[in-house]
Order: sequence, then C-alpha cells, then structure tokens
Amino acid sequence: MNAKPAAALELDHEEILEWIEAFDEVIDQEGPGQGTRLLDALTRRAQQSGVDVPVHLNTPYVNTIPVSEEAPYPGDRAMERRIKSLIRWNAMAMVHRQNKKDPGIGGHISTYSSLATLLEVGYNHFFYANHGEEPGDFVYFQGHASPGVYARAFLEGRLTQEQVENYRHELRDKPGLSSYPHPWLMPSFWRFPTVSMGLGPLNAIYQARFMRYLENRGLIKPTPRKVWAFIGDGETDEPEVLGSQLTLAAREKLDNLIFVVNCNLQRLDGPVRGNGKIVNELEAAFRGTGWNVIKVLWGSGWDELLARDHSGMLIKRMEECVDGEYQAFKAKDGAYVRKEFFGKYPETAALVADWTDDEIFRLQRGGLDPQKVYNAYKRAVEHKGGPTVILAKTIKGYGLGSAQARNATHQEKKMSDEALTAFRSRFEIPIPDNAAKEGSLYRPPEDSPEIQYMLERRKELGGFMPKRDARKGVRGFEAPGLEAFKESLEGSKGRAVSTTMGFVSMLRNLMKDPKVGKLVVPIIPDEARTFGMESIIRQVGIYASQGQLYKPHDVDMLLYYREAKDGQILEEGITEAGSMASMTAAGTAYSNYRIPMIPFFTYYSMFGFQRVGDLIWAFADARGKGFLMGGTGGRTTLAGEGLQHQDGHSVVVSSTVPTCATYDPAYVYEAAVIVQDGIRRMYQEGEDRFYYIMLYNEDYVMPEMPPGCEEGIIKGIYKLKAAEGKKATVQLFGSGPILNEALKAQSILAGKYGVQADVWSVTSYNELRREALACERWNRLHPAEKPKQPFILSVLEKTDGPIIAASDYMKVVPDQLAPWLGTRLVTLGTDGFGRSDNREHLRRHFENNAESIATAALSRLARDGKFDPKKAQKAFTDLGVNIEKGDPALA
Ligand SMILES: Cc1ncc(C[n+]2csc(CCOP(=O)(O)OP(=O)(O)O)c2C)c(N)n1
Ligand SMILES: [Mg+2]
Repeated sequence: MNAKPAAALELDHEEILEWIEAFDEVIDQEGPGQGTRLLDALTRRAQQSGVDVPVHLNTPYVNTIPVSEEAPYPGDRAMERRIKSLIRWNAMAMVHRQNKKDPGIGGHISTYSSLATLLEVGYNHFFYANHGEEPGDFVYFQGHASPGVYARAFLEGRLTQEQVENYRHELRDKPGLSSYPHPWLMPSFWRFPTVSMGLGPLNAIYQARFMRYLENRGLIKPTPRKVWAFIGDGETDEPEVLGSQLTLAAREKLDNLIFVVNCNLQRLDGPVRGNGKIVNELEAAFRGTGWNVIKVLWGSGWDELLARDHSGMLIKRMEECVDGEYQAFKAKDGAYVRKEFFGKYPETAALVADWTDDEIFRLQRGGLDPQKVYNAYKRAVEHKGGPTVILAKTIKGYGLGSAQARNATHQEKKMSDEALTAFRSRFEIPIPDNAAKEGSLYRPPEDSPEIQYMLERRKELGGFMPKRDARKGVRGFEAPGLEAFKESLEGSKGRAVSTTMGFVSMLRNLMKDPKVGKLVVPIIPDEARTFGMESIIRQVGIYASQGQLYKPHDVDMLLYYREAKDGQILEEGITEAGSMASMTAAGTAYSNYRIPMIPFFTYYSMFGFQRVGDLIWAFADARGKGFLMGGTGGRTTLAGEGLQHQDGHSVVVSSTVPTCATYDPAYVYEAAVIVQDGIRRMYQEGEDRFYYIMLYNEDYVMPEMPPGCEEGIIKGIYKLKAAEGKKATVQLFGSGPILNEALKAQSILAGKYGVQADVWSVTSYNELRREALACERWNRLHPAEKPKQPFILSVLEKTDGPIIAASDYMKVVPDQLAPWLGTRLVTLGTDGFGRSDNREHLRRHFENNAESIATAALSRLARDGKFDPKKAQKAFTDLGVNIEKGDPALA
C-alpha cells in the first residue's frame, strides 16, 4: 500500500490518522477490492446519517495505472524510436520546405511533435486496418497533425516524394497533399474530416454508436473494432466535445470508443488552462459522465522518484503546480526545473540532489513515453462496459529547440539552419548538414531495418492506415423505381394534406420495400410528433441498445412509444448536432462499412444549416449521402412560431454547399420524384451528393402527377398550368406552398384584369443556377463553338412577358437566375424577421400572397407599357395590398 502519510494530506488530527492506519491495514490484508467495498459502505452510511459526503471527481495527479500493474512493452523500443524520429523529421521538413519556398503557405510542426508517440504506439500495436474479413478500426486524427500522418505514409511507401514535396500545393498538375484530412481531396486516404475543432470527437461518438446500431440490427457482424479519436486539449473548449453526447457515450456503454486527448497544455495563443489544470478539468467532466478515465501524466523516469517520495511532497508539488508552470518547465531547462519545481520543498529538492540538470530535464511526460502510452491503450482496448478517455500529458513543439513549449510554437512554420541541424542531430537523422539545412526529406532504403519493421507491424495489423474505400456506389445496389412511390404520385384524392404528411407516408412505404427498406435510417431530434411520425415509431421502432426496459403507459394504443434493440429510428433527443453526427455516420456507411445506408434526417429547418452548418460542410467533405429534410419550412407557412422558428433562408445557406442539391417541392409527387432519383444517383450511380428537401405543414389537396414532368422536377422547373385560352403575357413562378398563391394569382389576373399567365413550379432555383453556370462556363471557354443553352432558357424559350417569382424564402433565391432572366425577373420573398401570426397575415406582411403576386404582375406590365398604370395602381387598393406599410425586410 503506497498511501501517502498524513503530512502530505494535511491531516494532522490524531483520530484521522488512526482511521487511515486501520484502512491501510484492510487494504494490506484484504486487498484493494475490500477497500472499495468499505468506502462504499461508509459512504452509504454517511448519507443515511445525513452527513454531507464530499464528491471528488479528481484522483491524485499521477498516472492512473500504477507501475506494478504495467505490462512490458511488446515492441522493439529502440527501433520504434528511430522510426518515430524519421517521421518527426519528415513531418517537420515538409512544412519547413514548403514555407521556405512559398512563404505563408502554412502548416503545423508543433502539434505532431507532441502527438508522435501517441500515434506511433497506436500504429505499431493497436490500430487494426481490418479484423479478419471485417473492416478494422476507425481513427479520427487531430487534423492539424496531418504532416505526421503523411510522413509515416511516405516512409511506408504509400506516398511519393513528389506528393510530400507538394504538401499544400494541390493545384500544380502534380500530385500534392491536402493541408488537413479531407476525404473530398484525398478520397482513398482520409476517411474523416477533423480539422474544424470539435467535429471529430462528436462524429466519433456517433460513429461508435452507429456501429452498435448496425450490429444490433444485424447489418454487420460484431467485431472488436474500435473508434479512436485524437483530440487537442484546446479543442475540448468546443461545446461539441464536452456537450451532452459525452453522457450518450456512457449511457450507450460504448466500449468501442477511445478518446485520446493530447494534453500538451497549449492551444494556438498560449496555455489552455494556465491558471489551472486541463487534465483535472477533463478528468472531472469525463468521470462525472461515467467514462473510464486513464491519466498518462508522467514518464517512466518519474517512477523511481515517486517510489522514493516517502514524504508525499512530490505528489503535493505535482498537484499544486498549474499548467502555466508546467509549460514553463518544458520551455526552460533543467536548472529552472530544479529550482522552481523541486526546489520549493527540501524533501523534493533532496530527491534530485544528485541528479544533473540534464537528467532532470529529461524527465519525460507520460504521453511521450511509449511504455506508459502502451499500457494506457492496452487497458482502454480491454475495458468493457463503457467508453475510455486517455488524458495524455505531452509537450507542444517537443524537440523543436527554442520553440518547445513556447506560447508562439503553434505558429512555428520555418526553422533556422541551426535549429534544423540541431533537430537532425538530436533525432539522429543520417543526413549531412547541407541536406538538414534544406529540410530535405529522408527515407531510408526499402530494405533498411526501419522500413521493414514498419511494414511488418502494419502487415500484422492488417494494412495501412488511414485508408478510405473510394469505390463508387455499392455493387449490386439497385434503387427502387418510381413505381415503388406509386402512392405518393397518385395525389391525396381530394384530402388536404401537407408535404410533410406525404413524406412520412413515403418513408413508411420505403421502409417496407424489400430491397432498400432496412437500409433507411430515420433520424429525428425530438420532433417526430411535430412531423406526424408516430406511425413510423410503431412500425419500425426506436433504436434502444438495451431494448425497452419498461412497459410504456400507452402500450395499449395503436401508436405506442416503441423502443427496441433492433429499432430502426434514431431518436436523438434535442440535439441537432448529435443528429447530424448520426447522419454523417449513416451517410458515409456506404464507404466505411460498404453498406448503402440511406439516412433521412428530419428536423426543424431553422435549426439546421444555420445551427449545424459546419457539421454539414464536413459531411459534404466526407462525401456523405442521404437526405436532409427541412421540416416546417417557409417563413410564412410555419404559422404562429415567430422570429426564431420561421425559416426563410436555409435554402440560401444550403446552396453554398457544393454537393448539396436543394429542393423546394410544392407537391408530394415532386418530393417522390426527387427522392427516387436521389437514391438512384447517390447509391446506384455512386454520385457524391446529398439532398436538402423542404417540407411544409400546410394542408392542401395534392394533385396526381401530370405526365412528363419528371425531368423538369429534377432539373428544377416545369410548367404546371398554362394560361387558359390566349397566350400568356406573364409568367408566374411558385415554389413550395407559395405555388398555390401563384395559382390563385393566375385566376385573379385572368378573372379581374384579363391578363393571361402561365404558372410554373420551380422545385430548385439552385439546381437551375448550377446547370446554367456550367453552360455559361463552357460557352466562355469555347467562344468559337455554338453556345450551349441553359435549361432555364430552353424551357422559357417561347414564353412572353415578365416573370414574377415568389417563394417562402428570401428574394435572393429566385434572384439566382437573374443573369439569365435579366429584367424579366421580379422576385417576391420573405426577407426579414418572422412574426407570430397566421399564414394569411404573414403572407400579407411579407408580400408573397396571391394578391401581392397579381399586383406585382400588373405593376410590372404597366412599367413595360403593357397595362394601364392607373388601373395597376388601383389594383393594389382593390386587392387589399397596402402600399403604405413598412418594408418587411427590416420590420
Ligand atoms: C472551429 C475551429 N476554430 C478554430 C480553429 C483554428 N485552430 C487550429 S488549431 C487551433 C489550436 C488547437 O489547439 P489544441 O486543440 O490544443 O491542439 P494542439 O495543436 O495544441 O495539439 C486552433 C484554434 C479551427 N481549426 N477550428
Ligand atoms: Mg493543445
């Protein structure tokens, strides 16, 4: 028993000393298990007696695994050190070279230098590229440590010298390397985009959970596969890291999940917690939520000191120092550490009295000691029943001479000649001075023991990592044809329904489809009832890894709250971020598991793109597929909810994501055509795209699909209702429920003013614009050839008159077509903050109701000299459009 005597604990009371002695005896004679039971019993007793039981979420500031429990290191330590040194050199050299030749191109040196041991122990002993026939571990790398990952791949022979020399030079007609992990840019290499702080850990948790989901639903075989997430200590400031999903990981008992926090005590500007200790803070947070926490703070050199620390003053000193001091200890030298750390107490000073300053300075941090890291990983991998976090204390800029542990080290991109040669010598890289000064890459010969060792270790663990399966589509996958959507195409037969209701029926039918049914993953952040999805809950159940441990109170009802171990719905609770992480795991399963899972993440559209936009961007980078369903869309269609709920702009934001196809359908058959085509394109053809489809809660009769409009629906526009009789002199564009307003305006114009109008359903301004831009670019690049005509111009070829385009979104949405429609275009939309009122008042306020559309048409015709201006002016009064009211854009 190595309990520290009372002096260190500052317990000078006789009685307490006696208790401690008695406790020590119990442990000595009956073992630590009995100690735990005794404490547990005492705690309960104390609670029953009304004693205030102190909660301690922190354990002593030492390694969690005692030396006595360490397993010996299984690898060749000297060899692995040499390999690690080679990787360190090349990682540093690639950044240095690039910045020397192209100042400002950037890159990071000091992050990998702190992470090297943590990654290398994993690469040599833990990261399985496959588990037999089944896929292997997933590793989320700290994004800005990518030079280290590249340097290893270079030594392994996976990346060529030319590629490495073109790090951050991707546009030179030569193979280059992307700055950070981007599957979009290096689709056979990187699996997970991680460089936007916080997204990696969040996605890793939901990946581990999704793996269990696939296992529990019988879609993949259970394997010992792990999800490893390497996280910066500064990164843990992001709410995505320490948010509610930590409890999810513990609740779901995700023992396939391992977080490794690289606690180098620094972030970009300076210390993470200069005045405190990040390790303690994280330990408390993770322990408090039920994670298995393993601290790796001190290297093996400290073991002997701790064993000799009979006074307990060394631990006391370790505990009282704050991170700002720890940082300074590694930024300065051994003499400083002797004076400022050990010198504080005579007992600690004595411990190192016969050590040289160099020996003191060589005392290593745990996260840089392979023996300690190996043991932590081993425990983590063997741990059952919950997720593990390893808090590994490291040194930012380790080995970078004067840059080590300095506040400015994160921004270090170039090194001086002296620093390069010193680095070369310290890590024993066999290159001459001039090569060192140039920052030349160095790879030993293929048959060198180092390269052979690396290759042999990776072979043992199943192959290289990271690696992504970049095959297009999934072999044998066949999308259901449009006939599978028959019910949606037939219309609502006189019943007023919303597109949301129509979508729910579509989803229900799709989940019954023998081919794709089981691949559908409905994801909902606590809004299933809002969207009328109760029937789906009953049909396929909510995924619950433990099954349903209670009898739901509504079990006697048809649509009861059904949870099941093989449930299909991911009911995420109130977390759009978590739901998006599930969407990401599901939408990339076609590559990661070779199973074409088809997620439908349905949510309040207002809480999507503007709230979790960065996650969606990363999803696109990861070549994610699937459907984002923007529920309760439309600033005037979602009545009553007001400013924070009414969405009039998510389709503007979604249009910024290159692989996102945005649609704003008015009718259920339009949505069905889009979804069918989407499944075919994404999963059968293997196109890297995903869909954002607006859903509304306004009820109206859904017509049957008119023949021949499929192409128009998919490309973005088709003529819905031509003017009756004479040729139209006005074109009315409508989208979503505002299409109904356009239809009403059509009859107002014809009936009251004798003006004929055609009505068009515009399902996607964004798709139309993209196609037109592509034509325009081609035309620009080929001035001598016959120009291509954009689809929007070809459909409008024989039409006349102004185009009044109205939707429930901002005017900028139809304005996307202005370059091609020019002055014909007049847009109406919902610029401005929402209001609580009913649809009639909202549409009057935002000027996108039928009357506003009709008056806009007349006004424009008058300006064009095609209608009497006085009559046009009077129409405003007659139709109740108030011309004196303020502009809704700023109201
Ligand atoms: C969301 C986001 N905000 C800011 C940045 C810019 N950034 C890149 S690295 C970094 C510091 C990271 O510190 P830490 O997580 O401790 O990693 P370390 O480099 O110390 O290992 C910052 C702020 C980013 N990449 N993502
Ligand atoms: Mg850090």
